[in-house]
Amino acid sequence: MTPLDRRTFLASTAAVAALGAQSAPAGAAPAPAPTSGGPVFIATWSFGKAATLRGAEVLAGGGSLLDAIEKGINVIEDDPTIETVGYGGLPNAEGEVELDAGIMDGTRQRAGAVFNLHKIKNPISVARLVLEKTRHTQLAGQGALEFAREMGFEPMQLLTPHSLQTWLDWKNDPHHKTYWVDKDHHDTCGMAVAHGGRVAAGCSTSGLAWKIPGRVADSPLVGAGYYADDRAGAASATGNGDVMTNYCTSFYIVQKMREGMHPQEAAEDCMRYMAATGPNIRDDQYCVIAINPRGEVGAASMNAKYPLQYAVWRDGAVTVQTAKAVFL
Ligand code: SD4
Repeated sequence: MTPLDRRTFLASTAAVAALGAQSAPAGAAPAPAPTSGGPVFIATWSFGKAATLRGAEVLAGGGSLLDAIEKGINVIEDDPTIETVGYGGLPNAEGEVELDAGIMDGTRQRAGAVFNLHKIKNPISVARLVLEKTRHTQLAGQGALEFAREMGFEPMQLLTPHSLQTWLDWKNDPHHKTYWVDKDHHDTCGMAVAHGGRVAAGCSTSGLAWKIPGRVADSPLVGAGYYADDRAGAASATGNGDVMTNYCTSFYIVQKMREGMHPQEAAEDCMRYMAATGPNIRDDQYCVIAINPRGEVGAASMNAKYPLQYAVWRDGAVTVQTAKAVFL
C-alpha cells in the first residue's frame, strides 16, 4: 500500500479504531499470549507478514535468529512496490535513495548498523556484516558504501520509474513541503524474534521521503529503532523518528520488560511516557512492537488517527492485527 493510499485507508478506519481505543482504556491488562515454546516473530505493518513468513522459513531451515531477521527484512527491501524500505524507497530531497538499517543479537548484546547508505538495496545485510566482520557497531555514508562494496555488494540504481516520478512530482510542485518546515510520509520495517529464550531484532527504512540529505533518525540507532537483550526482550519502533530518537524508544521498552512488564504493557507505557512530555506528541505517528524471550508479544500506536498494523507469526500461522491505540 503506498503511503498516500495508506492515508486514505487510515482516514476511513480512524473512526473504527477510535471506538476500539475508547472501549479499551489505556493500561488494560494484556491478554495472556499462548506460549508454544516454538519461535515467535513480530513485524511492523501488513507487509511484515511476508517478512515473518520468510524468517520462519529460514529458522526452520537451520538458520540463526539473526539470519531469520536479516532474510525476513530482505523480502521487504527487495519489494519495489514498498515505497519506504530498500529498493523503490522514496528518495531524499535531492532524489537520492538514502537507506538506514540496524540489527541486534540479544545473546551477544551486539548490534551492527548503517546510516545514509546509497545504491545498495539491502542495508540490513550490510548492517549484519558490520556486526559480524568488524569491531565497529555503526558505519555511515560513503564509508558504509565502501564497506558494502568490499563485502561484495553491487551498487545499483534504487529509484524505480514510479519512485522517480513521485519525486519529480514533489520537486515540481511549487507548494511542496520540505523538512525545513513540515514533513511527509514514511513506514519502516521493524522485526523481532524470540526462540529458546533468546531474542533478536532489526529495522530497515528509506526514512522520510524528501528528507534533508544526511538526515539520520531512529531506525538505525541502537536502542531507538530496535533493541534486543536475551535477559529482557526485544523491540522496534516505527513512526516519526525525528521525535522518537529523543526517547530511545526500543531501549525504553526493553528496560520496562526487564522490570517485569508484559510486552503489551511496556509498549503502551512507552507511548504514555512520550505523551507526558508534550501536548503535541499525542497527535503524531509513533508505533512500537515488543516481544519477550518467552514469545509473548505487544504492540501499540500513540493514537487511533495513525493505527499500527503488525504481523505475528507463531505455530506455523501468521496473523495481521491492529495494535492498541493508547490515545484517541
Ligand atoms: C524514520 N522512523 O526515518 C522512520 C520512519 C518510519 O513509519 O518508521 N515510519 O523516521
